[in-house]
Amino acid sequence: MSQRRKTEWFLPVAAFLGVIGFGVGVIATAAYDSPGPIGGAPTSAAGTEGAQIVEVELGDLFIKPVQLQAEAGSVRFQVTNNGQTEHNFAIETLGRTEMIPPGDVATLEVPSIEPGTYNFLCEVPGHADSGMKGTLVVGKSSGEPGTDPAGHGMSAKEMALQDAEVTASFPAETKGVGGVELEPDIVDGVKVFELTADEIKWEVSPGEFKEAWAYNGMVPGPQIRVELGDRVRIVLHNKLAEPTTIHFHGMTVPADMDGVPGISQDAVLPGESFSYEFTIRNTGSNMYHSHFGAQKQVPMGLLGAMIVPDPDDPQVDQDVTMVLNDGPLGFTLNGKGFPATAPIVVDQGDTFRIRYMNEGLLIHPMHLHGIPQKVVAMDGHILPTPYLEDTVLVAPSQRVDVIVKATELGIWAFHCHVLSHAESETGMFGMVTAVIVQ
Ligand SMILES: [Cu+2]
Repeated sequence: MSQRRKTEWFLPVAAFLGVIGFGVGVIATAAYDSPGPIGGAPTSAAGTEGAQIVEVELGDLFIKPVQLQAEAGSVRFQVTNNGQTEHNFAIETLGRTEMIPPGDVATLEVPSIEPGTYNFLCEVPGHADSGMKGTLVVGKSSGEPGTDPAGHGMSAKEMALQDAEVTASFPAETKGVGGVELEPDIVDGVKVFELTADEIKWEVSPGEFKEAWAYNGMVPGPQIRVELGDRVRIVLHNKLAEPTTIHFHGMTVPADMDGVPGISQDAVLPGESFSYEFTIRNTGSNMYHSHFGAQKQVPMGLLGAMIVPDPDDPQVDQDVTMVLNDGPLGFTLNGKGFPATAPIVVDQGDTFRIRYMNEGLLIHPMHLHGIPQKVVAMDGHILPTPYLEDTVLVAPSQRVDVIVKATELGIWAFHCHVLSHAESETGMFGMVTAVIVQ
């Protein structure tokens, strides 16, 4: 997708997720000695034997989280005012803090809360109406908190909290967006695309920077979109420390433009350039990628989408390219791992196309919850008889085009169903995103 599209999506999606809560994502309970989602680890509960500590952040004009969760019993709310003006924190029928000056912390001790749902707010006139309100959900006590069901140092509650925290941060912002469409220079009627292969640092998921090899500084490389009959020239500049070439996977090209070292050309050495020039003779969701030491160079990031629209392609409201990859950059969708993957945001009733492209070394069955996917093309060829699936298998090098009609309102998990590519003991990661039907 383009940088522009990502930017347009990000804020509305974050706001949308905030409003509807993305499952348990915005529920945050900092109980006992579990890590709090806001402001680091909470203090111990010394002095209030057995009390849960729930951290709350006030700002101008918000209260975070907007949904709090606690268990029945004794609760201490630790309220930090990070705003520039005075606020307080009051829970209906349970109590209130004093006015809290900017930068200060106040506590609200509630010795005994019954299960139920309570509204909270800031009582400064007008602040609740401007958004400083939310709900506290109190469930029945689960008993001893210190159990460790999975044997990895966390209680069940801590596991749930950690999982919810990761999910709540989706879609997380990271540096760099891959697959941005590359505009050609037109030289004597030829569409000229420049691709520079170089070593970069790529932020795969928040704070996780990896060594990558990339075209034009992004993973996947820039998306190339051309039309049937176009004359194109793709100029490869090699700034890597090892040889490389480009193969245009799925494209019908002259044999000496096929990018295989020793067969179609000599490998392009460091510091050298090579021009691939051909006329576009076939349509479809195709790819370009390294064909030198490809078992390493492609998983490291030397790959991109090359799309030639077909006049017979079904018309859609949104056209999404989803490059699947695995290897040294981890399990990624368009170069990012959850929660940094981009959701697909559509209006109810719209249709969208997903162009799956597997550049990895493993198969990835892509499962969309809630709505079936209609497979309409394989490897750039339109199928005579499309068919419906809920899980679409995409083998290494394959491209599969599917059409989805967004009939069902809501947020639908969308992930690789090799479950170790999508879930871990610390929550969802890797090949996970969501379709948001609004
Ligand atoms: Cu997978």
